[in-house]
Amino acid sequence: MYFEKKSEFPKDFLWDAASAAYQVEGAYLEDGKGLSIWDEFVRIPGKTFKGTVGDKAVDHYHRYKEDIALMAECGLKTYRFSIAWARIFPNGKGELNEKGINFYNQLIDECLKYKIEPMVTIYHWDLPLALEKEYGGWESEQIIDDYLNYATTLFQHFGKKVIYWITFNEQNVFARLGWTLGQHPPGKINDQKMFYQVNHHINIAHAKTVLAYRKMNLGGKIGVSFAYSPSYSLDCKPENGLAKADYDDLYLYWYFDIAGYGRYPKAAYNFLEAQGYAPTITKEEEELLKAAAPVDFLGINYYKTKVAQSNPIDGVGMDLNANNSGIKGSGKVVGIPGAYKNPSNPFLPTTSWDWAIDPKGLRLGCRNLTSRYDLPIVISENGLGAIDQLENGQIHDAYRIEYIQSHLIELKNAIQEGCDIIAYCVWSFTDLLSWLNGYQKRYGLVYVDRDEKEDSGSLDRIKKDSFYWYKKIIETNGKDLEE
Ligand code: BGP
Repeated sequence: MYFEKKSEFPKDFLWDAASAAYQVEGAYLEDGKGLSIWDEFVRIPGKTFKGTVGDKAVDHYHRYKEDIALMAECGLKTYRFSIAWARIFPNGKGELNEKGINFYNQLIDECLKYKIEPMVTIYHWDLPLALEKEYGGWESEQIIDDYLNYATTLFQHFGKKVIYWITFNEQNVFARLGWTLGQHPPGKINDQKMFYQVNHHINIAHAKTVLAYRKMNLGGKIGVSFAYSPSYSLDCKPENGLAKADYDDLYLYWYFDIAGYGRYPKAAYNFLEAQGYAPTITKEEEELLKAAAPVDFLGINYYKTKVAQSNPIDGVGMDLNANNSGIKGSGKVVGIPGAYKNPSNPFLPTTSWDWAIDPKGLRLGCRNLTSRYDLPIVISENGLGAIDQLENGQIHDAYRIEYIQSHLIELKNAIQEGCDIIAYCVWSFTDLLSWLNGYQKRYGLVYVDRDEKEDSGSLDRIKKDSFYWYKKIIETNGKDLEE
């Protein structure tokens, strides 16, 4: 929509950057921390790029003061980070590890010292290994109460200092990659029935946690984050229009409708039920999901859009060999037989990992969500994974600036069009470990000197050009974006 006069970002807009415990902290065995499923999974040969492990990561556990001082220098209003469950409960439940509580208390206090609002993700994929060994982790209903106990422990200890809580990061990624593609723990391939059941357990854990949080009356806000890739129909052929509806229901609204309305979308449910994959839902669960909806805000991790095209029942499925190499064009067309497939978009450039770069898609996505749910939106991740070159001690990442700038311009347009966007988190503040892509796929505004080898590099922090650029954007509350 065209507006002659451009609007501004709201005065209290939260300029943020995000991370996840496993990707930054390191110290994987320190101060009583238990092992997580990722500590084990990365050691299986062939699972991660060049066999990278997160034992040391970027050593945020020891350098958090230096990192938060840099965030303050950049002007961040918020820092989104996750808590490692196995630092709080080394066995996932039972005895509490005071040293874990202390660490996050210090981290939170350090943020508050600089007036940086902590935004906490309760679960960003690093399940305590003990729960996986005991009852299969997310496969069992037992996980629901253990998660609830972990989450409420966080609310008890940090609830007075933390206003923004995110129950889960991207269940649509970790469940799919864990139970259908074998690329995340527990590494199961094509177990569709369990994938949807696991996802349902996550939804119940989310709902119980939201209700428990509200009961505690701490005055903060609780939401959830999904990976969000809005779609276009390949063309105006009616069957492709329907394929878009199938993609939206099965890939997007299957998750968002739980957060927004506390129910699954009907067409997707019927399709999965007919295939024998739909989760089992009790009456009591139905009521619980409804009672917890809507969340206070929807978190979206936005990196790309998708194209939807019809896909016959004997058509393509999921590809087990995604592009984790950074070699452009090595990704394949994937889909759900009998519903849709996702060919590439000829109108958009892509990253070296074949992710379509689409700033307008972010605006479109915010518009779609606003029309459907009318809830506040947190852009809980957005950024560019690229191979950075250190030249004479500097990183000139004009490509990253251009990426973030173009997305922020469209975000501002979305705000003008009525979307209630409250925060924007750049992924990421420092470089960090990409789960499957090692350290060559860098996202940070701050370079970290290390590579895939565990003993490599000084771990020194070097501000990239994008750091200085983002600082200026924050200082002017996004006024000079178009320059
Ligand atoms: C999201 C995850 C993040 C981060 C990001 C970039 O899915 O929530 O943890 O990893 O994607 O992904 P990648 O590192 O695979 O490029």
